Amino acid sequence: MADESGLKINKTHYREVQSLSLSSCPEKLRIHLLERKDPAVFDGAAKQWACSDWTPEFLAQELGDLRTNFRVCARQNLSVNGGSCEKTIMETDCVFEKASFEEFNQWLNGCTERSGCLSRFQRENYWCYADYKYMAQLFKDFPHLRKSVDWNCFGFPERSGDESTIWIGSAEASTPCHVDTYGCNLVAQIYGSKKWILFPPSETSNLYPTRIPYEESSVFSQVNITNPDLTRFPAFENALGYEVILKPGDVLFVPKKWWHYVESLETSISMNTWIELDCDHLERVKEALIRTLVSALKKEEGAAEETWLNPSEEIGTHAQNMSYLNRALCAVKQGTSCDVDTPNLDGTLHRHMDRNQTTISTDDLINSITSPEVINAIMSKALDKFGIFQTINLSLESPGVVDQKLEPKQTVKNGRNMNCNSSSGSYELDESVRSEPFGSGFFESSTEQEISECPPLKRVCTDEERN
Ligand SMILES: O=C(O)CCC(=O)C(=O)O
Repeated sequence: MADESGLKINKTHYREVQSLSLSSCPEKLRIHLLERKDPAVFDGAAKQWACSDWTPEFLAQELGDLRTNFRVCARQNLSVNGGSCEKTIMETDCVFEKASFEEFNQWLNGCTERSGCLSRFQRENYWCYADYKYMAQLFKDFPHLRKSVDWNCFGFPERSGDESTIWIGSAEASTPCHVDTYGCNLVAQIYGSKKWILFPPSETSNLYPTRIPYEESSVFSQVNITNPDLTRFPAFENALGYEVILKPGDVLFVPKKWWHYVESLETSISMNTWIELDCDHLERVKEALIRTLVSALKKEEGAAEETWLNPSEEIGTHAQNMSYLNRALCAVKQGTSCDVDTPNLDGTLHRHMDRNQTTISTDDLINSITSPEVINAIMSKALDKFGIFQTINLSLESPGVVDQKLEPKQTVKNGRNMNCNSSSGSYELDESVRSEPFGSGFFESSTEQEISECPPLKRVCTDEERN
């Protein structure tokens, strides 16, 4: 959106995140957090932690020549013709370089000749991020570093660096707006400051979620929320968000299913711990289903993995995905994780282990996803995508999935009404509607031939009307 001078207007109307104090009874705080629905910031709550004085120089000294992957990206305001970029920078748009923390530290200080492969990225033009690193792996040989992290004051004495993730980046290093599928989150800012913009789950439709690039447990927003393209994503203007700037020592609580965009305002070190919740088991089943479907379709399409798969992700075979799905189902059943790959005593795998044992096969999955209610729901989405605002009235076929957007008159995007006012019966597009352009560039790559091969969409009369 542009103002009268033609300048871009960014969303500024973010609300403040509530500040809370640590409780004298951490057990009570734990219970509160596990049930809390809103974010909260605990100012200075990590100030006394043993890791509170960590700096990039300290990590460079401690870790010696330990190497890790850094995500490198052109700074946003340089990326498109010298102007600001409206496209969301996903991980798939970044370059990954293996470097040591010493080389990263030299790069931060502008010392190109000692920054290894990072030297090919000019400090002023790029940001660099060692993000999403499990401390249990990164600091495998550094137990004293893992012990410096302590979530005890929040009522989680069982959590240390072993259950935490670390994020070390230069100014402007950012993580696109996304929502994590599992758990809730505690984030401690250790060095430098970071901006967090958060949106509640109720804003999901204003954030245009997508599963591409695919990452298990992360759903990304298509909107570059720092520079939204409101022509493509008009509803984002209505999204009500919260903003907080974390300073060293601050701890942020992120409730389950809250969207977040994160940006380092200067060189920053932060760490977080994702806390499991009971509902995660069901979420895991959903994730397993999505992984199985996305990977089957993308593989079949022949798309190169780097175009749809986040670099942190490895995609398995169909059999592995099915096994993952079955393990997730099993975990829901038992309220805990279990290994369904373990053979039964009689040597059979999975099936018939006992009459109540749930194990689903590819055919079971096909039957589920081709059931009328699922197909109707997908069709409704496809019609929407196709530019048809008011979708088919599905009430006869499956009462449960009538599109909420249905109104008495069935209209399509080009403004024509469907030739029927009946509120029941199923609808198809009539010939006159079909001959109109559908708009929104949907057919850009389609030939006339392909269009004419679309089945003619006509309203199907009910028996009563026909007679
Ligand atoms: O700090 C970041 O860049 C992202 C952190 C994040 O997404 C998380 O803790 O869930």
